[in-house]
Amino acid sequence: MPPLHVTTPLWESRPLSALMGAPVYLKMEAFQPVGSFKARGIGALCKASVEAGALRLVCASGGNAGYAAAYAGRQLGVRTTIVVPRTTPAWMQDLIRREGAEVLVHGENWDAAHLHAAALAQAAGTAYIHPFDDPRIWAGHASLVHEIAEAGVRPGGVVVAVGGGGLLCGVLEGMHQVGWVDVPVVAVETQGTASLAAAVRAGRLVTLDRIDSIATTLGARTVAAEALAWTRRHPVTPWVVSDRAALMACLRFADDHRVLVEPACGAALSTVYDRAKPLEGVKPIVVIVCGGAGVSLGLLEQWTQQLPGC
Ligand code: PLV
Repeated sequence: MPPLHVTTPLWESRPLSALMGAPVYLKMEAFQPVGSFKARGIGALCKASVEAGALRLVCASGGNAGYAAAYAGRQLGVRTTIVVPRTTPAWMQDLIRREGAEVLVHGENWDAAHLHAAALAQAAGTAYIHPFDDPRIWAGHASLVHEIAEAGVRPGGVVVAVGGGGLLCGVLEGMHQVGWVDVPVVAVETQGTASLAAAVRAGRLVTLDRIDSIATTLGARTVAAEALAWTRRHPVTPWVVSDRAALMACLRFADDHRVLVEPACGAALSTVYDRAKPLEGVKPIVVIVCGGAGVSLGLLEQWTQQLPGC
């Protein structure tokens, strides 16, 4: 069986380092076989579920977790069903189908798809693959931090995009495992998906009324409780950017490094392109380039036309 995830490159970005006046390292999760870091934690959870006897996997996803689950399901030889909301691009659905998974379209956002998938997963022999809220996922994502440490880089700060907070939990778990217990983390969301920032402000979990952003894969209306808990035991700065900033970062990143990433990932990159305040004086900066397969030249063009001022 091919590996469910690969070791990704860690580059120093010369253009971004010049911009920041400090070394900027990119952990290139966009280079996973399924285009995002989800390969790690979702792969690990799918494998653990099949080893525990699951004959079928059901996952609700904005796209990337589902793609990772479909890929893992094919390698593991089990039937896989992915429930996506209507906002997941059609050709992303096709990518998932090409892995041999069944795709069901349900609801306007991830939360609606999740309720439907969790109900389907009640069937015997079926495991529910949550896209972000499971300790086995966080343990899988943590592996990317070990790779950074093994490359000999100790960050002065880490930038991470936040949807439901699974990546954040995994990165923080990994950072504590390698002893980076005081290294600040900038946790980035877009304005229409900012459920972590809202929770930190309120001091409790908050459910957003709706998701309104081109960064649909950051669109979890409520973050995992563990993500909020981490903000109480580690220096985490929630940071909210506009869709426009996220999109501009995708375009500039494509020019600088010839790699297409989703606005979910552009949101994290925008902190560097726009020299966000929490990164002032931070050296070196590590950006988790979470990637995302839900992007194309056509979609970048469409978003550019749809957003004012682009
Ligand atoms: N995407 C999830 C949740 O969507 C999914 O189902 O694919 N960057 C990319 C490219 C992502 O796809 C995601 C999550 C994130 C960042 C955020 O990761 P999280 O949810 O672990 O904070 C609604």
